[in-house]
Amino acid sequence: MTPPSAQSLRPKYLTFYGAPPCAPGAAPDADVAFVGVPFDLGTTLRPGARFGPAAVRAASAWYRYIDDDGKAAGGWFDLDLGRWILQGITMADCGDVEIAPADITANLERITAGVAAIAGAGHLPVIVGGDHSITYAALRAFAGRGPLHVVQFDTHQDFVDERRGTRLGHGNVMRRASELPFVTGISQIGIKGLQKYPEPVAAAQTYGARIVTASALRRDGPEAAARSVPAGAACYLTVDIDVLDIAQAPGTGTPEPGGLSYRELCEAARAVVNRGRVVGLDLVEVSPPYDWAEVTARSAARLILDVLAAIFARESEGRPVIRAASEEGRA
Ligand SMILES: [Mn+2]
Repeated sequence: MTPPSAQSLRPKYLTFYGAPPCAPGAAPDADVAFVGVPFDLGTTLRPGARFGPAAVRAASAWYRYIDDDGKAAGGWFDLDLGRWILQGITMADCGDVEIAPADITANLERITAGVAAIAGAGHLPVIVGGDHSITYAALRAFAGRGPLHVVQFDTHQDFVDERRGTRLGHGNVMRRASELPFVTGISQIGIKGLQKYPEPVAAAQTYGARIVTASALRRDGPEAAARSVPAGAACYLTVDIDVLDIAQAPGTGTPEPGGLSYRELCEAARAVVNRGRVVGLDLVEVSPPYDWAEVTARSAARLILDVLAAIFARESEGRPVIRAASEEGRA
């Protein structure tokens, strides 16, 4: 038996998509910079989202960033789109924000600092939570960078002002976002959860949140949903994985039946990307203790790639490689 060559042995970093780790303390030298936020102290009921970054990293190993010849940034051929995606787009994994026990406010400050460190010019920060409360901390890292429209894919509005003395939990996050002076608007897409109290719904409407329910998205399609986003606006996109149906994303703290399919979510997210200009992205609420067969983590890993592909396709369209069968006859 032939012993393996040195080239056939490759270190298996547990990084997002197998991307190289960021140099410690240095600004990320890549187009896309990932950071994990293993924080779930903002959870109302079932905790576990602190294990989300590790699970999404593990699931993302299926979509390896490094090709078999060792070449990075080779991209992926998307059989459905019929073209290459993310060719030449470089990625780096900046690790996790270090979380301390018990203190929500101090941890949110750590998260803001961690995101600010990678949200420099030229990098697209991709933040993987963690429960949804981290989005408020991540948004604060965009202070001083101009107006920002927040696009939230979620089953719940997360617009509760205060409950049982807490204003920084995952059910409060969009209320807090709406108070940030540079956040100029919020689109809430895929909303369908049951709400016990009317105040948060009324407050979101008073604020002027643009609400696209799951039913409206199904009825009117992704392009109509995306029209809730001001054309060309700088956008921060936050995806709560519980926007997916409970069957397609069981591994989350507060799943609901009647949610979006992966395809519905992906097409709506692509439409949003094509309408606005995404400058930051997070994916939250993957909770591995409630997942099985990596269903939720794997969907999260794929969604991030699909959204990134849409973002960077705006800048350089890939070459078509496979023609659809319907086009072959016309050639
Ligand atoms: Mn949420």
